[in-house]
Amino acid sequence: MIKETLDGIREKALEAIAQAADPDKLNEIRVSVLGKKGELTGILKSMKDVAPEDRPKVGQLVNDTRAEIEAMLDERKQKFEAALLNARLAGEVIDVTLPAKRMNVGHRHPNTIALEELENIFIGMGYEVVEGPEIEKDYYNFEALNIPADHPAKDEQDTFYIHGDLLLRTQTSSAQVHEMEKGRLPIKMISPGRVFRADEVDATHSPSFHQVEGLVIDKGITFADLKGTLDEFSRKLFGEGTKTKFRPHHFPFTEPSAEMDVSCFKCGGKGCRFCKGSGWIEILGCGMVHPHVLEMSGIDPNEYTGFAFGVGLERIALLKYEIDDMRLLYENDSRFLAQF
Ligand code: 2NM
Repeated sequence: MIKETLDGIREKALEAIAQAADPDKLNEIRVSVLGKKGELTGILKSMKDVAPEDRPKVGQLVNDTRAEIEAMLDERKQKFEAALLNARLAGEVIDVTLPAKRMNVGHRHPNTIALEELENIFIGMGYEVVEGPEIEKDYYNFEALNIPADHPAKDEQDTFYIHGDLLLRTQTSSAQVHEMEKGRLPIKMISPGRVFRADEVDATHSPSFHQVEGLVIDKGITFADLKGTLDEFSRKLFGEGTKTKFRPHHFPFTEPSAEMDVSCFKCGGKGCRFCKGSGWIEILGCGMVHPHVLEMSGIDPNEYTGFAFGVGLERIALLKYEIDDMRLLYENDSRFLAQF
């Protein structure tokens, strides 16, 4: 009698398990058959009505039925889980034959490339690279460089004044004054950095640009040292065959002063569109440091002499990379920058 009931429960459960559409349905079946109020549990509860001598046998039957249903539930559950995993894996298939996304790796700005080239040339000649502040006192930017109060370079139209005696430096020579004041001689330095002038923007001007200035101070430094150094620099930067030409000029902080041209590295000096037919290209300003400039920074001009020079970094970058408009250097258009 009980055996028939158990068989019935088992057949019905196995049938339902086989038909179950999802794991939730399996759970429902588990509760309705094996749960606290389930059919099989009901049979166990009615064991008290079974004759004591039959109880072990009936108990065994109930347990067997339970085990069989549980095994079937587990088997179906595992099949559902496997199917679910397979579906997920199929959805996540990666086509390794597709072309890869290009990595856009950046690179150095043409100004930086030019700066590092200049720095390496001078480091190779034993120079130190020393940077100074962009905000300066009037004294370091003008007065200590022999630029008097009524000098046109100090004009409000040229200089960004902050307040009082503070301004944005118009040249990096101010960094060299700081170095001279320290009194550690000899000095052999370049000072690269940003400078500011109240200029209108055009193809060759910007209110903020960069300079590299050089300074050498020692006993017995002459104009020959200046020429030899800048000759060597020009050959390193523009090629071994490069010639230099020094034209007299005036700067308040040097005496004598000169501007230096290099033979055109495009035409070799014959004259072309690049050098506007002259065969020469203007590169930098230079001179022997004015005795008064040395004196003001506490250096005895009877004991020490020195030379100095100043190069516009953008000018070098424009020339070397044949860029015809300075504004391109500041616009950060990657189509332009990617060319260098
Ligand atoms: C230039 C041209 C000539 C210069 C002078 C000094 C210092 F600090 F020694 F006085 N530093 N740089 C100098 C000389 C700069 O730039 C066109």
